[in-house]
Amino acid sequence: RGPDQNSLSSPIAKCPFMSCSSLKTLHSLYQGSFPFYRLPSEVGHFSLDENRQYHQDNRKLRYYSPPVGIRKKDSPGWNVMDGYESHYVRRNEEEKEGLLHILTWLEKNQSVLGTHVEGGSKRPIDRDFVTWRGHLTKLLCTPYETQEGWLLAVTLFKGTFYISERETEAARKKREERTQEQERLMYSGYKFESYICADGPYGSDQMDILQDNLKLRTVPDSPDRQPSQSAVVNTNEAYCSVLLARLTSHSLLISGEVDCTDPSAKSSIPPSSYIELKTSAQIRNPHQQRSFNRYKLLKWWCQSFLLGIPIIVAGFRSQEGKIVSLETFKTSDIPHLVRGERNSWDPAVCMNFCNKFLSHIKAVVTKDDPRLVYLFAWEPGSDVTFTVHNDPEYTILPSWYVKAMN
Ligand code: 0WD
Ligand code: CA
Repeated sequence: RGPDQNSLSSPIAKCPFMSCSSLKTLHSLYQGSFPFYRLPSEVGHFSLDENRQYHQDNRKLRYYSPPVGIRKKDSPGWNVMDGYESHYVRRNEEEKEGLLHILTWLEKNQSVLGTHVEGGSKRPIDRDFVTWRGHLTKLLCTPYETQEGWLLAVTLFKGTFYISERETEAARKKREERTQEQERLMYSGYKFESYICADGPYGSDQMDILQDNLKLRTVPDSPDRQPSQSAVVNTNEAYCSVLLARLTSHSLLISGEVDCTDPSAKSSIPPSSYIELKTSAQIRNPHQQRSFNRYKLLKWWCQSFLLGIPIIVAGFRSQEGKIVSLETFKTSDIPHLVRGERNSWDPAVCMNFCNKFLSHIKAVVTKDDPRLVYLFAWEPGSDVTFTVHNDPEYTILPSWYVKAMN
C-alpha cells in the first residue's frame, strides 16, 4: 500500500478480500489543491509513415502555417469535407498496436533513459510508468465522464508499470456501427490539419529559394502555406513526441501524437513550440457554449496539459462543412474560462484522480512478471475494479521487447 492510501477518507474501498479492492471515481472525492506535476521535457520522437512504418526521426512533423493576414474569428472558408471520397486513406483500426511504437522507441533508446540502482537491482527503464498520453487523458476525464467506460491493462516488468488500453465491447460496437456522418466528421478533423499545416517550416517556394541560394540570410517573416487542396489525408501518418513527466511521486514516460510545431514560437524547445489542432461545431447559442465548455474544453485541456502543449488552435465548422472561424486557446487559460460555471470541471480533480489511480496501480500490481496482466475496468457510475490474467491473449509486452530488456 502506498503512503497516500492510509487515511480514512481514502477513496480506495477495502473489500473483505484484498484482491477486490476498488477505487472510487466520484469527483467530489478528489477536490483539493492541484498536485505537483512537473512539466514534461521531450527526450525523443518518432514518425509513422503512410504505411504505418516506424522511423526514428521527425519526418512526419508538420509546421504550423496559418493563412497570412487572417485574424481571430475571421472565416477562412475551408471546405473540410473536400476529398472525403477521393483522397482519404484510413488506418486499419482492427489492428491493435497497443504500446508497440513506444516499446520500439524504448528498445532503441535504452541509453537515453539510463539505469539506476534500486534495492540493488537495475531498472532497464528508469521510470515508474510508461504509457500513451491518450490513456492518461481518459484517466484525467474519468471523474466527469458519464458515457464511456474503459479497460486499462497493466504489467509490471523490471520495476516499470506499462499501461495499455484494451478496447471495450461498447467501443468496438460503436466503432463498427459508425455512421457515414460520423466518418465524415472524423475526416474533417484531419482535413483541417492539412489546410493549416505545411510539410516544411516555410512554403515550398521559399524552400526552393533557401536551397538554391545558400547565401540567403533573411528568412521570410510569414511562412507560406503549402497547397493542400489535393493532398491525401492518410491517418496512418503520425509524428509522436516522447516525454518525461512527474505527477507527485510517480515518474512517467509518455508518448503522444503532436499535430504541428510553430516555427515562429518564442521558444523553439519542444513541447513549448507544439500546437494542438482541433475542430468543433460552430457555437450558435449559450446552451452550445455551455456544453462546449463542459465537455470539449475538459478533453482538450487534459490532452494538451499532459504533454505541456501551450496552444490549441480550433477551427469551428458550419453545418455545411466549412471552417467559419479560427480561435486560439492558451491551454493554461482554459481552466479560468470554465471556472465558476454551473456543472463545471476542476483540473485539480482530474490530476488528483490520476495521481490516486497511479498509486492504486502501485498498490495492486505487485508481481513483476511480463506475462501477467492486471486488467483495470471502469464503467460510469461504478468503481474501478480489476482482474488478473496470464492468458497470452491479454499480454501487452511482446516477447521481442522482454528479450531486449533482459
Ligand atoms: O488503437 C487505438 N485505439 C488508439 C491508437 C487509441 C489512441 C491512440 N492511438 C494511436 C494514435 O494513432 C497515435 O499514433 O496512438 C498514437 C498516439 O496517441 P495519443 O496521442 O496518446 O492519442 P490521443 O491523445 O488520444 O490522440 C491524439 C491524436 C488524435 O488527435 P485528436 O485531435 O483527434 O484528439 O491521435 C490521433 C488523432 O489525430 N488518433 C488516432 N489516429 C488514428 N487512429 C487514433 C486512432 N485510433 N486515436 C487518436
Ligand atoms: Ca488534433
